[in-house]
Amino acid sequence: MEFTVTAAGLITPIRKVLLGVFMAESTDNKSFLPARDLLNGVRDTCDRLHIASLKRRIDICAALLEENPPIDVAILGQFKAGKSSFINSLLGKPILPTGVVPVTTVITRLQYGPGERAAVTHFDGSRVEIPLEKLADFTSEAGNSGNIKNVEVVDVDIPAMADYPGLRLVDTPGMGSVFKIHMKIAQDWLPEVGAAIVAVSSDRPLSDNDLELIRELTRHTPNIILLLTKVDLLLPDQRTEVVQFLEKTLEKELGKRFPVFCFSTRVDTEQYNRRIEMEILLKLSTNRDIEFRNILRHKVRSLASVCINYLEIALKSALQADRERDEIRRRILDERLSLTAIQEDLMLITRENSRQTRTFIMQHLGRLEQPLREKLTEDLRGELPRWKGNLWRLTRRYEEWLTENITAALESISRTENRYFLGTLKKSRAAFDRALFSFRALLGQNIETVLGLKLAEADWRIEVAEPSHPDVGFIRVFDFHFDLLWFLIPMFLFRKLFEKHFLALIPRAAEMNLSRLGAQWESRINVTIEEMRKQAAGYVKDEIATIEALLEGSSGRTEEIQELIAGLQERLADLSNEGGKK
Ligand SMILES: Nc1nc2c(ncn2[C@@H]2O[C@H](COP(=O)(O)OP(=O)(O)OP(=O)(O)O)[C@@H](O)[C@H]2O)c(=O)[nH]1
Ligand SMILES: [Mg+2]
Repeated sequence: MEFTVTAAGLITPIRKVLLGVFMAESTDNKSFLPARDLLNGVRDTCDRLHIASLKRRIDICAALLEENPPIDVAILGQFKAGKSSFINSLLGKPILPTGVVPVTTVITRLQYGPGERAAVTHFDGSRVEIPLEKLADFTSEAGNSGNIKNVEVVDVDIPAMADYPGLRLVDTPGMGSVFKIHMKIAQDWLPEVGAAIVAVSSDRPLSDNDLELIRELTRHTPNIILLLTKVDLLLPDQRTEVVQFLEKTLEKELGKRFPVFCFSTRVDTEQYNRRIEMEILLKLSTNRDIEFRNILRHKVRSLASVCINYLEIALKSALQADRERDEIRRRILDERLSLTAIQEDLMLITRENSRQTRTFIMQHLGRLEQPLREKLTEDLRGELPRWKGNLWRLTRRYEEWLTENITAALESISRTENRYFLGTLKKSRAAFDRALFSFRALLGQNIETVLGLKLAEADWRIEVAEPSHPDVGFIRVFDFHFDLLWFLIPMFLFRKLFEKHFLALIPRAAEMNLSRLGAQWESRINVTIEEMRKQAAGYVKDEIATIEALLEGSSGRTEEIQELIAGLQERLADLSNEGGKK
């Protein structure tokens, strides 16, 4: 792969001029006061009304305020979109591991340092320095499979980041691959994001998952851009077409315009890099303090509006007499929204789909059985004349040959045909999505009818990581033991008979082993369906518990809740005024 060195010579003088502005704009702690005030208000409110779901976002904002770290410019997106390659290209050096299979396993932050060094922070808080050449041992699937080494984050210092003071480039694991842990790591990190570059590859431009990701990111940052990667796979006029498609689709789906940039490691790399540097990175870097404040404001405001939404529900409920409150509760969480009923629905989806998984897979595998049988028979016919020896040796050779050939065939089927096995997985995902959507819609409708309020959007998202491939095993089908009598059987008389017998065993071997492959895929797919059910049930349970706590815990607290809302709104206004001034 080629790496293009950034045009440091061009950028540095500009950077120096701009840096003067940057230093002059430098922020002191006072400029965070309105955001800090609002955040404290949100935290206090959530503590008092037991709104647990916002805790992590509150903690992250508090840490950002406290530490005032560099702006994290995260490269996010589906697996193999070219995220790590893009960062390497910006840095002009293959620092991060890349590859044709899902690679990046943990969050990796790169920032300026006078010398190259890397440090690994583990979930238990321990931190160790590692040689930069050993980076892949911690950040790649090959070196740290499924993050078995419990790495929370890897920090890399590198002189090439001198072009972007005040920024950290963040490489994230890809979403949507067979490695569910990658998706979880990236997703858990989203509340930390400062600016987001969402990489979408030219060979699969924009999926539902990308849209969901962008939608979720809008809660955490005002700075989101799309990066159309691998544009060398498109002809120049196709590039324009895809960029326009992306811009239009995003505006239609998300009601907002997002800038789209092109990138390739293979063609015009320097030109693409330059545009991204000038229009994104240098802009963020030279205005680092103002941008950082904007990002924090965005995060805290978005948190506060969800919190106020919950408070309004509590207030409406508090304003009612106890008897009426019972009635409200009954009308909001009516029988259609009973947790048991919804859990049963989700169970039903799981059961129905899981039951069909085997049939679905076997239908497809059934079509492959005949060709497999024919191929094995033909290959064996070609092989047999070459095998020498007594019956014992012939049988061992046959066993080895069959094991090797069937295993290879099953592995190839598993790799190339797996998309045909995922039917019930996709169906159940759609059914869970629908169930969650209608639960939310019903709850929203009830809250609107009964209290006249709109329910805020939820951060709900079911992960769709495909199951991993099974280790293809082989079932023995040799149930004869003549070979033990090899010294009694004259091969020159019986060889043809045994060859016929070997050939006759093939159909059964093919059938049994395909059926086993089907069973292995079935169990993996059904485990994934069950995981999705648990996630969906978890969302519903938490939401009902929050609404119940708000409705029930509000009794006799009208004034307190009114004060909390007024307090938060006042601080929100302060924050917006401050935003207007800057
Ligand atoms: N044709 C083409 N291939 C590219 C380009 N950029 C990356 N690739 C290839 O795409 C594959 C994936 O690249 P990575 O950088 O590892 O992708 P990633 O998004 O970091 O992948 P994960 O870390 O697994 O999520 C590699 O085989 C790269 O060589 C590009 O601009 N053009
Ligand atoms: Mg990567």
